[in-house]
Amino acid sequence: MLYDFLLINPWIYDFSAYDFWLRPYGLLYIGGKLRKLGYQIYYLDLLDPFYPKLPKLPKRKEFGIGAFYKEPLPKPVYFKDIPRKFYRYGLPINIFKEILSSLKFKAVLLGSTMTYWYPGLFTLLKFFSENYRNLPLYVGGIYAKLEFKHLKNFIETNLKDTEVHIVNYEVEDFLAFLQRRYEPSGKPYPFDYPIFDLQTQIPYVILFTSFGCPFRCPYCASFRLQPSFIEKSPHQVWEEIIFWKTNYGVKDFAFYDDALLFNFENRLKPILEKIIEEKLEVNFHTPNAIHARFVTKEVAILLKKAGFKTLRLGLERVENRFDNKITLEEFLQAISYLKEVGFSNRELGAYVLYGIPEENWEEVEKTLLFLANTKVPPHLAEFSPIPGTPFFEKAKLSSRYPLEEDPIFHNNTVFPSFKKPPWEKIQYLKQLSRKIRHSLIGK
Ligand code: B12
Ligand code: SF4
Repeated sequence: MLYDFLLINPWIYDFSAYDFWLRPYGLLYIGGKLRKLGYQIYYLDLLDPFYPKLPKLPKRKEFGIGAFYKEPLPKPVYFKDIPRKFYRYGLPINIFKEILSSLKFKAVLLGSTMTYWYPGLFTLLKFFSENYRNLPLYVGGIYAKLEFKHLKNFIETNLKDTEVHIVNYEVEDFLAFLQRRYEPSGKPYPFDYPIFDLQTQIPYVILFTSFGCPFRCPYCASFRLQPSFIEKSPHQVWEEIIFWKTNYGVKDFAFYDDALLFNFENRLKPILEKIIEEKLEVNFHTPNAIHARFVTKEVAILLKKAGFKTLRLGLERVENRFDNKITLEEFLQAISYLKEVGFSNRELGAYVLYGIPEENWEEVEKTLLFLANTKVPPHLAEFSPIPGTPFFEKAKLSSRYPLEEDPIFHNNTVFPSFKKPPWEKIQYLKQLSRKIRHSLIGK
């Protein structure tokens, strides 16, 4: 069969990657829009943990999360000093080639996520440019938006004879462009939901109730990716949940919102009330942290009743805070409400951002101990410098890498903000965090 578009989610080359509700939402979203316009699309998820021909199926856990299939790779020379192993996550190359050999398509759409994950994308770009002459390639996603120049430079240097378009503008404009260029070869699909149903399995579905964030934390790129705050109607989100639950039996849903609880009254509240009223049996998760400031008693009750099973809160630091998202009192208040309404230690968690430029490691330790006292499992989150943010400018000054030249060095595992990362201290903090988690939830 001849497809109009082949959509590909690239491999990840990294020290670690885990399917903690990790899906390329933007690419799946575009797939949904194209299908509704009548285009025949094929979705190739190179991270697919369920692909039946994988040499070994990776371990999966409850709520749809789990490991990706991975193969060890030699560590890149510039990361020789990093005390970790390096992998390619996703389908083996021979399986990728085998799948491709059975497909025919008019153009390829490639997604991208973390800026430092571009090697997966580059491998694909090179592959198509070498093996498929005259095939148009379209690249979009977070890396393409944040590192437009880097991508453009690679294309101009290495893919001179290939037609590659970088899509760092509005999706609607891109869809209009495709419509002018390609005649749809199928019938319009009745829905435009993201194409989760084209995956081998649907372990969970990602939801957004809003795009963008009204805050401006100094380390975050949210405003660069989505400058305005756009809210969906509660009804729209409710219908989406019902669609996946009724037609595909999906039980687990993860919210990717940057500010899920912001404007709670008008957005999330009506959705949760409807879920409770209809006694819908679903589990909700927030891998992207929620704001403790907005957790009132009422919010806590509704979250619990509606079926939230994983709640991650952003904490960052107990002293010398570098953002103004929340105060410590607000955090403690939120936790007490959440525990009061019945959330267990296992269901709660707080992100502690560390490894920022000029890090004060004692403060990180204090924060972990504070969480131990408060009985909230800590999750250390290594800082990744993101171009266009104030912390990126700081990181540039203190880094041992040319952060501006090559996004590969944004990788949070390598602690890019330091001339010499204090690996022993880091190891100690990771162990401490693990120990506290273990004492609170037994894992
Ligand atoms: C949800 C989320 C997560 C989730 C899931 C990750 C995922 N699948 O993206 C979780 C919680 C697991 C996560 C983890 C982390 N994240 Co995160 N995450 C996000 C978040 C909030 C949303 C991503 C998203 O889906 N956006 C919505 C979709 C619709 O946008 P989009 O993909 O860009 O798609 C649009 C366009 O780009 C375009 N498009 C997309 N693909 C394609 C393809 C084609 C062909 C075309 C034409 C167009 C196109 O269409 C879409 C519609 O406009 C972003 C911030 C943000 N607001 O985007 C941060 C973000 C990507 N994360 C970030 C970071 C730092 C992290 C962590 C390192 C944090 C930490 N310290 O632990 C970890 C690392 C994860 C890992 N190593 O595995 C940074 C990126 C850093 C970087 N250097 O690139 C961001 C930008 C946030 C920030 N701090 O500024 N994250
Ligand atoms: S609240 Fe979260 S998403 Fe919003 S700017 Fe701060 S870190 Fe980014």
